Amino acid sequence: MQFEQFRGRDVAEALAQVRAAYGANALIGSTRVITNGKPGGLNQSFVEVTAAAGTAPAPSQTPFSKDIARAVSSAASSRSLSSTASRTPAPSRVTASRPVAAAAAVTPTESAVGVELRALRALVEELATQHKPKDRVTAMLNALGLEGEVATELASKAPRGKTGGAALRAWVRGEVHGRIRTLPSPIEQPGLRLIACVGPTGVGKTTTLAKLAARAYLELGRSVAIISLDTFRVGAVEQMRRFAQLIGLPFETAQDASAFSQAVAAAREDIVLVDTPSRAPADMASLKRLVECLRGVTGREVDVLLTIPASIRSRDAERVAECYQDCGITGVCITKLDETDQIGGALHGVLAHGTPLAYLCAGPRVPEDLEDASADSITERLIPSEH
Ligand SMILES: Nc1nc2c(ncn2[C@@H]2O[C@H](COP(=O)(O)OP(=O)(O)OP(=O)(O)O)[C@@H](O)[C@H]2O)c(=O)[nH]1
Ligand SMILES: [Mg+2]
Repeated sequence: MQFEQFRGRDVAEALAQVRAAYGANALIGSTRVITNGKPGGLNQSFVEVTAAAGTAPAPSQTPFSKDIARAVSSAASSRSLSSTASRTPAPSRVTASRPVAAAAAVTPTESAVGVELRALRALVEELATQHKPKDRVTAMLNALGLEGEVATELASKAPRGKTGGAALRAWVRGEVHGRIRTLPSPIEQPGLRLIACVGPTGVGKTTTLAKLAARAYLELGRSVAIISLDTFRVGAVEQMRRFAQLIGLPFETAQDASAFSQAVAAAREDIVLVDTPSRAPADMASLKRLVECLRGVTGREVDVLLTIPASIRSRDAERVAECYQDCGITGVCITKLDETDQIGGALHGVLAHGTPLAYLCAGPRVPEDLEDASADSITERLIPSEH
């Protein structure tokens, strides 16, 4: 069967050409966008549809092609497509080219607009394949919230050649999964340990610490004490003291490094959990005090968990990591995963510097909304698999 090419400035124009030549029974072989590849105002692009006359199915006809044929027979008849036909190039005779990506089957009640919308989506996908995989991966990572050097570096390794969207997505999932390091749950490690959550204001440090305390003491049967360094903020000490009383844990406060060191030395429990204050970015004195406290601990393994919300932007995550690096960060807790579906920024530091992920929190409930971090779980949250 001989297929002919029909060109127009858009789908409607090309379809009008098809309809004028073959009427409602036209068979569509392929639809694609052709461009001269020049930038800006020099760019010339048009839609090319290949079609043939007759009622027999085209050899390479796809569900998408049927959509177009249906659009020709029903939707196009409901409005004047021919009004634009005079501005389009004349059709020329060629053999059928490859079909475009298949779209979902048309439902009997689907409107002509719906058919055309899906035709346009298929065209956009077709257009996307004309961009380099590197650029498409960069765009995909940016949409996920991963930016800057991490995105550039990942994208530079994108597979070459024409690759479909699903394949690229699977590739990105694999790459991200392979780069995520995790920290074995500190509250489950043997021996004497001190665990502190540090990070910006209101990110969930105290809540995460309470979850760790409840899980370690009530579920794992570890002995636990809590020390609060957050002695300046109104109500902070009372908040933690009430929680400690509620589950029956020893509780101390410390205003400076010397008091902190004494409180740690006096603790007989396996695990000492430290609630830390948040600080304004410019408040170097309070950061210095925090570093002094945490760096001065002796006789215990120390875990300093940088606590960040899932919705943080890459640049802010970078800035926060820099700010707290002197504390000796050993792992990252990502909180508030229930509040966003774009978590790339929070993963930025994990991927950029290989900092291991320790815990994930997807809600404020103590201790239910705490899970040990895993590459599977965080990758699924970043790029959900398509079922
Ligand atoms: N939705 C949701 N809310 C959370 C989560 N973790 C903590 N929160 C809530 O976030 C708010 C702040 O939590 P805090 O634990 O007080 O945060 P913080 O970092 O200790 O705050 P400051 O000490 O004031 O810097 C509270 O209302 C918590 O209930 C979480 O994973 N999901
Ligand atoms: Mg707090």
